[in-house]
Amino acid sequence: MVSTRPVRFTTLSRDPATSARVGRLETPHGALETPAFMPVGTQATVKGLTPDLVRESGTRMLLANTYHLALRPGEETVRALGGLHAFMGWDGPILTDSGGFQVFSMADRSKITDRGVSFRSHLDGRLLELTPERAVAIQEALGPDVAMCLDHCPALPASREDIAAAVDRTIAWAGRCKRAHSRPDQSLFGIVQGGSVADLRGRCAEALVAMDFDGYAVGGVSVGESREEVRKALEVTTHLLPADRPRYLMGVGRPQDILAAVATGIDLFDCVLPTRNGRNATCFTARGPVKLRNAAHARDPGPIEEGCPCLACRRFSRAYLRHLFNAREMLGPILATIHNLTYLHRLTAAIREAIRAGRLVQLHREVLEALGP
Ligand code: PRF
Ligand code: ZN
Repeated sequence: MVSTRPVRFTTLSRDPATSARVGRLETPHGALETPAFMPVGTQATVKGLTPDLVRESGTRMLLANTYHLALRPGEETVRALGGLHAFMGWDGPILTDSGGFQVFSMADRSKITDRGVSFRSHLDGRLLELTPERAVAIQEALGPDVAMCLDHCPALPASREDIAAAVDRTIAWAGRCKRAHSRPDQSLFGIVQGGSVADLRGRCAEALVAMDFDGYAVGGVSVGESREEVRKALEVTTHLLPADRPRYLMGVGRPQDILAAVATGIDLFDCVLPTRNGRNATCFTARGPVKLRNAAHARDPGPIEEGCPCLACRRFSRAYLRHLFNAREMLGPILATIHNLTYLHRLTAAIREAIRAGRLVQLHREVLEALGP
């Protein structure tokens, strides 16, 4: 059967030893291969980078945030300017997060009921409300290729009752999002909650799968719980999600965590880590993080990472980059961000190659060994 979904997923290759797969995600704004990493462009910009630099760093799809863009400049302004792609000058695929998670982490005094979330804007204190219907309406106005359902990610530590209530609310809200969604050129993904509680994850996944979403996200992971709990949550969730739909792990971007999640069958990732760390002078390398402000780099003529093809590594020394950060020059954060994105996109490219060659387990071991403790 030929799928009429606006965003289509095909499996190209499977790793024999794990649940990892290489896939192809086709969207109205082009196709990309998965596993893939989406940089965060919260306010319709990947901080510090022009769209050309974002693309040159290997990015094929990026994420923007409903919460921030609805507050400023407002979704109707973005719609009037032709939608998010035209507004920000990025013609590749875009996914928007629904705003629920950002309300809990950014807004003042958020209050949650079955109706939705009410909160005060972190910008001007206005009292606002985000309901499932409103989250969908905002995302239809913004016009990304993929919109996300409004979900409830409970703050930790949470009791089983709290997590169960969040799961029930997330299921009910997913149904309301699905009924409210009408844009034929946009896909809607469901989000599985349930903390580290296996049966609650299972209940949430099954209910969402029955609603037949175009893709599924694993939410509520990496919000302060232990590595062991993250692993457990993924293990009990990913295999319940249909193999013919993309699977997206929200807010995870550490190289070790990406590799472990890919092995369970995750296809998409987003995280502020490469961009935020870059702005703080911390760079990913195969041998672990490099802190450019360290005095050890004061006269280091070498690049951030030997063999890295990024603009920062091709043209500039660690010593120069350290100087830029010490002098608070804006080029420092820009170059470190370019390097970090390049690092993660090269990692996902190596992962895809390893899956195709049936050697993901070996790559996983090699990467962990090189990264060190
Ligand atoms: N829900 C939504 N966005 C998110 C998360 C979530 O649980 C997370 C948790 N890792 C990051 N971003 N909607
Ligand atoms: Zn580099």
